[in-house]
Amino acid sequence: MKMTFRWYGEKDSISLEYIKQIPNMSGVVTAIYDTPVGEVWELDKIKKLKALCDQAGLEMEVIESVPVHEDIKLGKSTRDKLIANYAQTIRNLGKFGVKCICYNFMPVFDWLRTDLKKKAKDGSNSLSYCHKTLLKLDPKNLRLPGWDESYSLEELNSLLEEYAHITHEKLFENLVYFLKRIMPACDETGINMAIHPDDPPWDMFGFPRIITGKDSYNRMINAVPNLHNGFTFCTGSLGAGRDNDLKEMAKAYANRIYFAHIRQLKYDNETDFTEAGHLTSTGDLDIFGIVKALVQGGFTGYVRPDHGRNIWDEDGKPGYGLYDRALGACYLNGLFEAVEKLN
Ligand code: DNO
Repeated sequence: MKMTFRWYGEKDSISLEYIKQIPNMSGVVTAIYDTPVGEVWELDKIKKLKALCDQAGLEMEVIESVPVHEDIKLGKSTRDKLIANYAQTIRNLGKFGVKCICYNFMPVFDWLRTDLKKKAKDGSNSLSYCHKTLLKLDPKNLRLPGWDESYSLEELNSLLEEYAHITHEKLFENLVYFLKRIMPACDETGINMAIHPDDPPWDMFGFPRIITGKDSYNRMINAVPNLHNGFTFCTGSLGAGRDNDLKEMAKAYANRIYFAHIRQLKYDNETDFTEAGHLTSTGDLDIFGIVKALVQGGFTGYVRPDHGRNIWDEDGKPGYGLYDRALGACYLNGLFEAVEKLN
């Protein structure tokens, strides 16, 4: 595996130098944030980003995310042009050594939480989700930090109406349509596409969510067998779905998991959860068992610690402060080292 760390570009308050100081950091997972969703990422911008990483001694082999325009998800007539742009972005990224692209296919909203700073007894705080609170939120006014949005607030309203007519079937067909048309660019460049699961993995505000567990994985592989069509295995997202057996999935799909986001959850009840430190003993996911299953399945992809808590008085970007993610990386380094040596 290759350990990586998410970096939000030059605007990130965490420097590349700090990231490099975390033991075993091979590179960063980053993106270009100032190109509107749907447009081609220009070579010059990619070159500049890569140069910053090179200078810091960090690789830039993973991009998270190249966002997918809502018209592609909706299957609108404009999609062919937008898909051609996406394929061109893949080709451009390939020229700079990118090997893996993380993306998602969630209608309108990316990850959803109802509290960005839930306080724990030990004084730390973290992200949490309460279903009842979510149902009271008005989707028309919803925005969370770190989303890649392709719409303005005005467009959001009409998008919400358009999605009212999109079924699970239709959304899945649109995903397959998109993937089939970008696979040639992946074949040319060797880039693996790694879809991020829906977070949390159930329908939101009446909109379909289709990447929720084992069945979705099977369906995707059957529809687009090309090996460049793979997964970002996000334990926190999939783990919120109480029916998902993460160890079974990790082992079964290890050869298609190109990127692993590993983090811990503490279940508050049937639907609700609070994000915890990465350690197995601090939550309900068997992080050790998941790492073991990945290694035994032959996983050779990229790993990153996922959302961290705010600890030591840090007031970081929700989920993306330095300290707890660095602790998470160290814990995961230890688990991988032990499991790989004993395997
Ligand atoms: C949240 C992240 C997601 C993820 C996208 C991938 O912290 O895991 O925002 O980057 O869904 O496209």
